[in-house]
Amino acid sequence: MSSPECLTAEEIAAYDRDGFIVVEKRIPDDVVAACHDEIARFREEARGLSAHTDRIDLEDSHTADDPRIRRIKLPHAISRVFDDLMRSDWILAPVRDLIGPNVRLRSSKLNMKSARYGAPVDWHQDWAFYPHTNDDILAVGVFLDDVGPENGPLMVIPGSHRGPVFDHHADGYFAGTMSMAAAGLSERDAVRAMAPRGSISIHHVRVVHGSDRNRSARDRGVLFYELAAADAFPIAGSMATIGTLEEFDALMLCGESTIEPRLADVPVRIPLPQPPTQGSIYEIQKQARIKGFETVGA
Ligand SMILES: O=C(O)CCC(=O)C(=O)O
Repeated sequence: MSSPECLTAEEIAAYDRDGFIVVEKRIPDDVVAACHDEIARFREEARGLSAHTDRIDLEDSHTADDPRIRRIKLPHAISRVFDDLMRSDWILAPVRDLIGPNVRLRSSKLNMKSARYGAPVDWHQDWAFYPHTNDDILAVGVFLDDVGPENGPLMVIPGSHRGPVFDHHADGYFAGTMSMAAAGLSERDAVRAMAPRGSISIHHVRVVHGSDRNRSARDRGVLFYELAAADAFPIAGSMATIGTLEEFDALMLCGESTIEPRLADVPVRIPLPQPPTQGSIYEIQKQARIKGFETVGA
């Protein structure tokens, strides 16, 4: 690979070793402020809603009078601000340093994790949801608020991206979450992604991660862009599709597309059968008997 655009050799080595890095204060203050203006707009949109929409996923405790957004879905597709940020070098330069010049969008989401009630995300590997022909796939998390130990930081098990894909099934269905005990892993070994607003985290698609409920008085909004090397193609049965070639190519963010998938020696489990109720990761995990953070108490 050519010389890095913005990451240091130490950061690249840390990503390779741990499957995870934090780069402090990467996004300019005015861009973060513009993201907050967009969030205010979506909060208004949630007022009066009684069910999830294709744009907004609601907290279980949401009511029409007390609107509570759990996730803004596909923010890049419904907001110029989130789309512009995704296409900027603030995001793409570090991604190119890690997975090369040809980068395709997989998906995006803004997990609000609001003060006092923001929902947990139980332990999982993103790879369990969408295995591909190779694992040059990552998620960039843009910290829209200061993140500390108390407001539900992303927690990652360092080095777990080099291990197996763990069993994410329960009761005969894909459950979207895994038992840490059955995997021989301990929450005590997790590293927390904590940094000031405007920082980014980058986590590898196979790394084991999750985050607790936000029990604090401070919001923890993180905007995630999931990005893939152009030659990573979803495997049939994965919760990802190509659609037509035109649709797949329209997801290219930089570099060249290809119709020649790179086949790597990667562990794969197919997330089938799908659970009876489909929806966001929160809805899928809610049906599962395996509980991680919820056992700590709401
Ligand atoms: O918001 C978080 O802390 C967890 C994000 C995550 O793992 C997910 O949404 O799949």
